[in-house]
Amino acid sequence: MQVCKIQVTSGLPAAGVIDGNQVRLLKSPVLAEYLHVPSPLQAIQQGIDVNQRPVSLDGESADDPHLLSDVRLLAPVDQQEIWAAGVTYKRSQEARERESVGAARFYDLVYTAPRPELFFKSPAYRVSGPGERVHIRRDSKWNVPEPELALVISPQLKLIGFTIGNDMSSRDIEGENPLYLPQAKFYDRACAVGPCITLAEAMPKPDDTTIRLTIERGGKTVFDGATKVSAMKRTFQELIDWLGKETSFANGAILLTGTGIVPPDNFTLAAGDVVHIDIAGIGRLTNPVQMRIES
Ligand code: DO4
Ligand code: MG
Repeated sequence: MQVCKIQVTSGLPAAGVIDGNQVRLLKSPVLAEYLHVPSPLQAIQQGIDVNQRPVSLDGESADDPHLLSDVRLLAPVDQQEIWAAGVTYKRSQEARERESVGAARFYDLVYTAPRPELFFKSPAYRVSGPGERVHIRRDSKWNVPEPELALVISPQLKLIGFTIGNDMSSRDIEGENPLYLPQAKFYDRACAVGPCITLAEAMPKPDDTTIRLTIERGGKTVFDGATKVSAMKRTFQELIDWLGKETSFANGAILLTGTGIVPPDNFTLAAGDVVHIDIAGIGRLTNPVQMRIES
């Protein structure tokens, strides 16, 4: 089962269950009311508002009077803090060692240490949803998207489901000095999440879960790479245990689990690029890349 948040034309945000190309609306717009309970599946089934018309996701059913159309998916986030793990795949460790000559050994140390790298990525209000732009920093010359499987975690630290995260990163800033990591990783529109949440029971096994990153420029593919979640060095439970060791999450948390795909060192994102992240069992998160426009 998959749940999502949507906005119908100019109406208020709503939560819903994905049913093929349609969304069946839930009574409350707050996903946490269905996810942060002992049995999310049951709560969602009981929460469907049978008095509301389903909503079409493909726009092609506009002629069907039983379907509402003209909808857009929103980030499937209520008030969760978004956190991220780093250097959980060999590919990330190797790329980081090359970019940060002076501090290379720290990446090897963190890849093998019991304690993972964990960092705060974004408050919920700052997250970009499906189709919304992500930014590259104007003071950076080397920017990449990081396609990551994201864990949806309840206040009781239970793994409820999965979504897709983009941990936008400025490689030259983090490479210059690891103490600059928050600036390389945390700025306006540096994090995208979506398009929906797949409940944990419905997710394929890590061996069958492919993550694919495709970057388009001017309609052409300029980067395409894939990995499997099973290439991750850490388990989901290990990351959740470390995250919750001394920190509580009254509103739940979303934890991006690190990237296993890094474009070659001569690649940087440009304004106008389009980033697609596909993860088996969840779907596709697409975001156009822009720079901040001075207002
Ligand atoms: O230490 C730098 C960040 C690592 C990261 O974000 C990743 O591996 O995904
Ligand atoms: Mg990352």
